[in-house]
Amino acid sequence: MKEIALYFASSNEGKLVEVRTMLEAAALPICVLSAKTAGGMPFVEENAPDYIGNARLKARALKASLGKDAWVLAEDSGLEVDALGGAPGIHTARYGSPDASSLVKCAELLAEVDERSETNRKARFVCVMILLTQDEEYIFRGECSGTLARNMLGEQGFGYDPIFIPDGHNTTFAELGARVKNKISHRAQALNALMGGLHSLTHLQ
Ligand code: ITT
Repeated sequence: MKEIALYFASSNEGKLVEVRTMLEAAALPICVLSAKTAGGMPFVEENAPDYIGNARLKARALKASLGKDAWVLAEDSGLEVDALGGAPGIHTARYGSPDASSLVKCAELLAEVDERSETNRKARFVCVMILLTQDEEYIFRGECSGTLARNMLGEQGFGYDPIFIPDGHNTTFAELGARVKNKISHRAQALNALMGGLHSLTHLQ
C-alpha cells in the first residue's frame, strides 16, 4: 500500500513529537512530515473565534503552499481554567508575558488563579484537529479534564504540562511523561478519532 505523506501544520515542536509518536505507533501507511520539511510554517494570524476556525486557518495556509493533492493536519488547542472564566482557552499560546518562557507562563497563570482566592482549580485541555485530504475536510476534537497543581512539577512535555494534573492521577502531565500523556490527553483523544477515520481513508487510496 502506498504511504501517504501527512504534513503537520504547526511550529510547535512539542505537538509535532506527540502527533508523530502517536500516529507512527498506529501502524497506518502514514508518514508525518513537519511544516519545516515543506519550507516552514507560513505565518498565520490566529484570529478566528474558535478552535475549529484557527485550526482551519493553519491547515489551509500550509496546504496553499503545498498544492491541492497534499494531506495536511493542523490543530488548535488551549487550556481552559474555570477560575478564570474559561481563559486562556483559544488565546493560550499568546497568554501571559510576551516572549516569556513556558515556565514563567506557568508561574504567571498559577499566580493569577491564586490572586482570585478561588478554591475551584478545575481546568481542561481542549484540542481540535482539522485534516485536509485532496478534496475533503475532517474535524476531530478531544478534551482532557483535570485540576491545576499548586506548584510546577515535572520536566517532561511542553507548555502548561507542569501545572496540569489530569483526572484519575495525582501528578502533572510533566511528571507522568509521554507514555501516559499520549493515552489520555486532549491530543490523544482527537488523534484516536482521526485514526479511526484514517483507517478507512487510507484503505481507499
Ligand atoms: P501552532 O499554532 O504552530 O500549532 P501553538 O503553540 O501556537 O503552535 P496553539 O495556538 O494551538 O499552538 O496554542 C496552544 C497552546 O496551548 C500551546 O502553545 C500551549 O501553551 C498550550 N497547550 C496545548 N496543548 C498542550 C499540552 O498538551 N501541554 C501543555 N500545553 C499545551
